[in-house]
Amino acid sequence: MSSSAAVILMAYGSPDRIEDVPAYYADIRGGRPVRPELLDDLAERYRRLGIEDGNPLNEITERTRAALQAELGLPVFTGMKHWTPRIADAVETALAGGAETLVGLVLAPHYSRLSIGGYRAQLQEALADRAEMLFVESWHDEPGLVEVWAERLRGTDAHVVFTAHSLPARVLDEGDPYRDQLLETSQLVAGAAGVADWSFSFQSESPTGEPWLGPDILDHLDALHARGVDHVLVAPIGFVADHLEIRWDLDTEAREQAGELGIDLRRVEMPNDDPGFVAVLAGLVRRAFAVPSTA
Ligand code: FEC
Repeated sequence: MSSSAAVILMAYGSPDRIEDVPAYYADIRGGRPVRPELLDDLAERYRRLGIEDGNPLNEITERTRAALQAELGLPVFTGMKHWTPRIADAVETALAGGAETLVGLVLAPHYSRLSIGGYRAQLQEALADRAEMLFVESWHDEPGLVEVWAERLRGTDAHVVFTAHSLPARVLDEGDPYRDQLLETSQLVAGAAGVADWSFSFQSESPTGEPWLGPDILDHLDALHARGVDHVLVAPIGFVADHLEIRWDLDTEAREQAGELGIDLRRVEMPNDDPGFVAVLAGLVRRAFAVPSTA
């Protein structure tokens, strides 16, 4: 790794204050109209999670960035997909500091054109060939990541449900590897943890008026209940940190539904800035430097 290298650590981003929610939601919608009732509902979810006292995702991302920088001994800059500092801001800061090679790493392990592909497009556009770009395309089968999840599941006798963010179902017609990669991670983690009783479901689908990938966790809980399952341990392998989709969609909504069904639902801790997880990120960056650029 040369001394003129830097890492752009990319995360989804999250509003810092309740007043930021309209601009944040508009950014996620990318210019398409926002229905006022959905905006109100989103602001209410953030309010109930206590965003006014601090935002978990942005704070965790900053701690992860600092730990990765210390581990690598290289400058690491955070770039958010939907909030500030933007991916473009991180690129400018890195270039101003003299970086000649940038490694892009997304804090989401599974490739979709709508997920990692979008981060990559923002990075490439911001960089505009002003430095060499290396990019970690996906890391869903990274042995260290598999172990981070497996150690959280070993010894459980609950039915394990792996979850990930849903996407519009049309991505499958476009040959998107997202769902296959999620199922592969689930299989690898279950195998490493010695868990035989598991299933997979999506979560957090948005009401955009088109079909999304399923089953959704809430329907899936109904199906598990019908099968007589009464202990569920959720492992949200499609994410790496605590945020709205974990704390609201799983810890609030799914837990409420499970309670009504008489299911004891628990969730494993997210990797966040766990040192073992930061070591996995560092390994991905080191390996990216060893592989010729594809940008
Ligand atoms: O804590 C926070 O404030 C941010 C939590 C958050 C994460 C996250 C991750 C992913 N999303 C993915 C795809 C979509 C698609 C749409 C969409 C919409 C939202 C909305 C919020 C939101 N997402 Fe998100 N996502 C997070 C938050 N997401 C808020 C808008 C309101 C709502 O629907 O609840 C639909 C866009 C549209 O309307 O057209 C698609 C994917 C991930 C996981 C990969 C990654 O982290 O990049 C995929 C965290």
